[in-house]
Amino acid sequence: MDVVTIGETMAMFSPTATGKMRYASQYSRKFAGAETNVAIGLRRLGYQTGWISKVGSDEFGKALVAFVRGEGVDVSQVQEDNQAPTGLYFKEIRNEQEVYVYYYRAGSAASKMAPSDIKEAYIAQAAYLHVTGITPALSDTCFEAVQQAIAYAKQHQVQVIFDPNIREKLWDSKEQAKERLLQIASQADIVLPGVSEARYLFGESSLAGYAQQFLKNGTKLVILKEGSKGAHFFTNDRSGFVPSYPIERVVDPIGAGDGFAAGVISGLLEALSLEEAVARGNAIGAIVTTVNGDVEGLPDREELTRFIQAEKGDVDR
Ligand code: KDG
Repeated sequence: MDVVTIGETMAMFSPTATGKMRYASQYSRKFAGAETNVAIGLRRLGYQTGWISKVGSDEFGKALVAFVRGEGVDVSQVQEDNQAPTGLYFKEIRNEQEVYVYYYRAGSAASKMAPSDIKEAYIAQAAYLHVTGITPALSDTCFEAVQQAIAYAKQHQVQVIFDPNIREKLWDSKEQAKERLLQIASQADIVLPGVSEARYLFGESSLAGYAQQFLKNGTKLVILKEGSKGAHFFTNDRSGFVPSYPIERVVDPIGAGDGFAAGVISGLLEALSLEEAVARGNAIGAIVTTVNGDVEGLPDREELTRFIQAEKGDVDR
């Protein structure tokens, strides 16, 4: 297995028209969750990925597991819980720049995950463990489950990738969010924060200052994302900036960060240079924004190559 991830995937309702949610009467039902977005993104590029989770023993749970399985992600570590429902989320696309999300996930099946749901042998056979800051925000036992997964990863030399993915609505307080996210970051080999997330965690600083905060805790690679501008990478030896790809029309920006993560992780799995790995992350992040839905835009190899060549002016897109 190349990458194992742990988190909640939800039935997602995306309005068919833009504007305030109160006026939306029609939705298309999709599925999304930061961790499966990454697992699906990597799978489309040819990697073996696995997902640890819980869903409700309900129609949405069954449909979403079938969807993730259909994308080729291993779902052997996903359990059904008949005491709690599958989480839901609604999107509100006021316009392409202004998108809001509304969660109906408190007490969901995934929020019941606990350390005993993490199997050591499953983590041990992976090259990378990917975790986000969403799962530890779901409940105390989810935070402990993430910690358990990281502990197994460390015991078996599995590289830990952490995307803070700060969702303020899910945390009880900013203090708790900071404490728990920093605890996870300090155990990660690679961290992928947005610049605003680094500011949330450390206060005002320079980009190099943020990177130092992560590196001094033992992180080997920090990639600070600056949205449509591009991303900065830092190791103890070197740093650089890779500009993003310009997009004519953003349709739905949600999921871009997960596409970025899938691109970077695939680059690392292929031992690309950091510049190339970050460029691939930028490309996939950009492509995802052109499509409605969080996973629908994730490209396969052919689409990715076509996009990059078109950006270089080699071929038509
Ligand atoms: O990164 C995109 C995710 O935020 C989205 O797919 C839904 O997992 C999700 C969440 O918790 O917001």
